[in-house]
Amino acid sequence: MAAPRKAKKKTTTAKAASKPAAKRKAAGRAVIKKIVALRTPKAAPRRAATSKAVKKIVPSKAASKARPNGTRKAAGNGLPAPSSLPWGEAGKALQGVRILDFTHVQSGPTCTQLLAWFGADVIKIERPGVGDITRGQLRDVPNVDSLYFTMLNHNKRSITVDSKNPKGKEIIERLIKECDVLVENFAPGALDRMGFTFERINELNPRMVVASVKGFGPGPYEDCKVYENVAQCAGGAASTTGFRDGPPVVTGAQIGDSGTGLHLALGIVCALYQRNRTGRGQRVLAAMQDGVLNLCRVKLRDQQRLAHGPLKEYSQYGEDIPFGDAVPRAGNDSGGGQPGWILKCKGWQTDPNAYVYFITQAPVWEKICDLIGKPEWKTDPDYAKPAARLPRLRQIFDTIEAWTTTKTKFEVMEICNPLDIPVGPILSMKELAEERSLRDTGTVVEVDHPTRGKYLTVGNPIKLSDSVSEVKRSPLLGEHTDEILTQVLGYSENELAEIKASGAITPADKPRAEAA
Ligand code: CAO
Repeated sequence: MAAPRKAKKKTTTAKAASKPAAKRKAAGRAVIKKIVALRTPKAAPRRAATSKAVKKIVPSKAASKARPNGTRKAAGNGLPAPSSLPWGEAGKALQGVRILDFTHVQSGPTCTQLLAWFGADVIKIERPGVGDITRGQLRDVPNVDSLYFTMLNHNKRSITVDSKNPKGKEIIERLIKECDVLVENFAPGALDRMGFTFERINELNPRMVVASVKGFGPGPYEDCKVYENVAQCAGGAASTTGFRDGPPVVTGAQIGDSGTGLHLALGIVCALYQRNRTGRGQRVLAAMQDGVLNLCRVKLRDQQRLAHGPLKEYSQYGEDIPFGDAVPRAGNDSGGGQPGWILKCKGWQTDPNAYVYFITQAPVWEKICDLIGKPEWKTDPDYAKPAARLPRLRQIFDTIEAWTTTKTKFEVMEICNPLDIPVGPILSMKELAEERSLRDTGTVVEVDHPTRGKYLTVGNPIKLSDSVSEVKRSPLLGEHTDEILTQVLGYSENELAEIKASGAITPADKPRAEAA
């Protein structure tokens, strides 16, 4: 893992900061010593499978004395004893991991943003003068990084490097040696064309995990460029979304991009965990088609169920519409075994989101009957049992809707929740942005940005009790170039001037990319 950075000081907790400086320095030196030992070429991961190499990654005596983050002497299983520090003050989950972030647009940046929230030092490489294309896409404020970019690149540092310039290549090679993980989502072959094949990266740093998002895995489409909706279509989401009598529909949730970024992040963390044992990195691939299909797992389940008869929980069954040979679009039918539908609420005529999702869960059926004024359905053989209700779902939901339209979606929630009837209001983005509880948990965060001012973003949706996320604004293009070159890579002032003269980090004479 990478050594603690100077920048970390900024995030030191008040408690840690109050420790005597000498003590902190000594502990810090010991940790650095341990980490440097682990990062030396001698700990050659090519030989890491041997017991000799494995020994190198087991905490040494000197290292265990260091007791970073309040940890105490190693227990019998080789792990440190539980930290004595209060929850949330023992550093971040991925503290010490350094990521070389070669990502752009949405899928890759989603992944590296998550890793950054968990405490990894994420260094984003961008093309001089241009940067990630999303900086200029869908701009709401002229000449300011777009929300598209800012909302996907929090907690990162930005360095501009031209990967096709010889000096730029040298810088990237040095970064590869300093980092634990390289993440990229270029079009297939682009990284190889830059000269950074997996073999070359592995030669430079055998401990490096090389993680990629691609549109497709190996196969007929592996060379294709892919965007969100292409992945939704190729991964089975579009064919199963929408209404039966309409065309396929893509969803607003970015399951192709953000979903695959999320998959990739898990792969990276697993590879880092395995590296603790093997000492060597590996390739991690998350293909967008695979990621979407994984999220459409229940539809592949239904595809196989079709061979054994109609899908009775799909409302088309009750409407006597025959099934074809592929899973149909199910409208708003519930994906599970409990029938559900989206129903109108008071105000639906003018408010496009005055709706509620209503689930007729079997154990609360009698309460539903009482609520909607149909107590006789509790004993009527046509309605009393779930199987009897299946052919009548449309009529049942119409009846429930006659009740929900007399209430607002929030009133439906207030009435149904105490009765354990599962319902969910259709919340607009406006309502979510204003929802107090989401602000309180840090799921929606207000961030201040030097050129755009305050804006809202979605913070880390995954909460760890001992690794609390803070959301820091996205970097300006190349904001940390000098800092990374001198502090991370150790270039001198003279060398920095030489690099600047080479054109490796400065923009070519063309304007920054504007909205595509
Ligand atoms: N210095 C110099 N050149 C750089 C550079 C740098 N710092 N960073 C990138 N480049 C170059 C690349 O080397 C590449 O050049 P070549 O084509 O000559 O090899 C070029 O920029 C463009 O890269 P690209 O092909 O990845 O970008 P694109 O805009 O044409 O395609 C996308 C974008 C997303 C379709 C493609 O990257 C892709 O399919 N990625 C994988 C799937 C993916 O992540 N899709 C999700 C995108 S979010 O909706």
